[in-house]
Amino acid sequence: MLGTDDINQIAVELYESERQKNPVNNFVDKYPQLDEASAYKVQEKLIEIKSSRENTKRVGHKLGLTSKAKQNMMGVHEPSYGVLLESMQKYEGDPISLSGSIHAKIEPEIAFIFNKEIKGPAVTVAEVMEATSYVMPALEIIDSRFHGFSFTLPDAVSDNSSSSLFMIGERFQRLDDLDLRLTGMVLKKNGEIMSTATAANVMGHPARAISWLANKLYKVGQSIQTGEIVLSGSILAAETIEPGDHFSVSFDRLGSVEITFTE
Ligand code: 0L1
Ligand code: MG
Repeated sequence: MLGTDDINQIAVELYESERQKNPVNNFVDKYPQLDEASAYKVQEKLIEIKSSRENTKRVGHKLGLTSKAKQNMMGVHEPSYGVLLESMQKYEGDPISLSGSIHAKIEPEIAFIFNKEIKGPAVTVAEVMEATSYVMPALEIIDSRFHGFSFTLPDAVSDNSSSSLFMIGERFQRLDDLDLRLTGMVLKKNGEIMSTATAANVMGHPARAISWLANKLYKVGQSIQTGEIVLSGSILAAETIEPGDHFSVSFDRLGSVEITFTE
């Protein structure tokens, strides 16, 4: 476990890297004790710094590395999580400037909102379904503060799981008899289909990712709060973005969400 001074130092360097759009080297080389538990402490400190300096607050959580493809790519066997701040949320129709990011990428996801607290240690998929008020289509814009988007898991966790911005569609869909595993989606870039998939890519069922999050948060004394937004983790590999690009994701029965990027 890393000491408090080192935890604070890494958090400050990550904050400055994002602010100045100046990528940094991986921290695991300089700090070999940066294990997963220490990395979540760095993330907590980074969020504390951002919240106070930017006068913002937590509105939810994001999951990362929830698909087997992304886990295999990183050589890990479980997802990661990060915090969503109010300042990261964009709304439909907002053009998004790439000037605020280092090397942004985009991911299609499903967003959940809950009608009660979800607290571990043993939350099941059924309990997540029971607590879900609505699901919505979502696009997450990720960015990494590391050179070349290249990092180890503790580096990425420290970096708030590569968070940047997110947008959720404003059609709030109740789960009712929806089979989320089979919910199909089409991702388009500049009007052309880039990929299609079903939400089963996310751990077999996106609600399984939410139960993993609740049980993982329990270990650090936290829970998912009523009304918080949770992003399921990407259904597909992240796509790179160029200025002028327009992306849309459309889901069966959930509706769609779209973003245009400017310079
Ligand atoms: O939202 C994500 O899936 C990002 C997780 C962190 C690792 C990455 O940047 O791919
Ligand atoms: Mg994501």
